[in-house]
Amino acid sequence: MSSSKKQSGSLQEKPGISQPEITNVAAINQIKKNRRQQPSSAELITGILAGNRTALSRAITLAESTNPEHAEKANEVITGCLPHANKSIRIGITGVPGVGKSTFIEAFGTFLTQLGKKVAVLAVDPSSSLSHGSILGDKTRMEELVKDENAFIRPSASGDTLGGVARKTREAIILCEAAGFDTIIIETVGVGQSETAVHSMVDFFLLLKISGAGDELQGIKRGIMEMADAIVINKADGDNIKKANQAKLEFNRALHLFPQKKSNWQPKVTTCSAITGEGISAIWETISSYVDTMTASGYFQEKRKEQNHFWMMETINEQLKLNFFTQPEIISQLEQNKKAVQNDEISPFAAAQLLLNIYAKIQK
Ligand SMILES: Nc1nc2c(ncn2[C@@H]2O[C@H](COP(=O)(O)OP(=O)(O)O)[C@@H](O)[C@H]2O)c(=O)[nH]1
Ligand SMILES: [Mg+2]
Repeated sequence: MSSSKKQSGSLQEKPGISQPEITNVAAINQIKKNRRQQPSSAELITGILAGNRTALSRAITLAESTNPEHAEKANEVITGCLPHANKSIRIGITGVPGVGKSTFIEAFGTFLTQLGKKVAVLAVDPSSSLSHGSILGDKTRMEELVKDENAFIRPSASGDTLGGVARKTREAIILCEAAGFDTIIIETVGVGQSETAVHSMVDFFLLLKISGAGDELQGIKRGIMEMADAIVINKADGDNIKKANQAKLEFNRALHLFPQKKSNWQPKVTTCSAITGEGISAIWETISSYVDTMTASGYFQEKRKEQNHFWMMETINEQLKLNFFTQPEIISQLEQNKKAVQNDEISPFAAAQLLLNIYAKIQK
């Protein structure tokens, strides 16, 4: 019975019972009307520049979309917002899961809005496309900040590649800045390459740690310590205070062994409690002093220029790779050549050149 197959679905009646008209004309017209009501890019730009959060959210959603039509519109909006962006401090926060990043951002963010700052919180979490990440966990940890009208919290963009997620976050930064947010906090899960990506999109990089049993430096990746502009030992409360102070000394000693940073900034180590709020204001003082010093030396702008260049190159690299590896002819030739290379029938370089030549021909 082919007709029942055609109509299969949750609204399907039992065979033999006549099927009601399922196409609700009124609903379809409403959907069409809503589609027409999607704001234009000019309307979105006006809304964002006026600080309208709905416009901001919509624009970020557009930027995150994989629909090519949306991408074009998103680009228009971002280009329109760009001249109004850049006037902010971008702070990256990293640390292993459980160290207290979300709790810290709640305390720190609330502290900043009380100073009159407008705070946007974004997250880079390439794993969230699978698990839907820590979105829910974060929002419950950020109870105050979620309600704060001077704060804007956006769960991490999902995506398959870190590059994709990073690009979306970079675009979200621009949109948030154009909407008047002057302090952008970007949280990253402390795993994988996401720290490097976040480091290359922020002005100040903060590493959260907790004190252990005197072996503070063990298991910490050297690269991450090298990236940090500040190390904050969190959970310095109750019985933990002494251990936290000990850890602070140890990190300070270790940091002095690292080569001087290009910025000449000597990374600071402090303790804090995201729960009691102790030490939070000192962290802001450190960041402010960093911004003042780096603005005066010109390093602040220089770093942003370098980051823009880096992300342009990254985007080109990623797009080229994607384009190359998704060509059907390349896919099949790659498979054949892989075997030939493994069997020493062709050198790896000759095989690579052959594939690149095929690609060059496809492009013509
Ligand atoms: N005692 C204490 N607990 C904290 C502090 N900051 C976070 N926590 C707790 O540590 C756990 C993990 O915090 P969370 O913010 O979710 O960590 P994240 O995974 O890094 O985002 C939660 O149970 C928090 O209540 C702190 O400063 N002191
Ligand atoms: Mg968290």
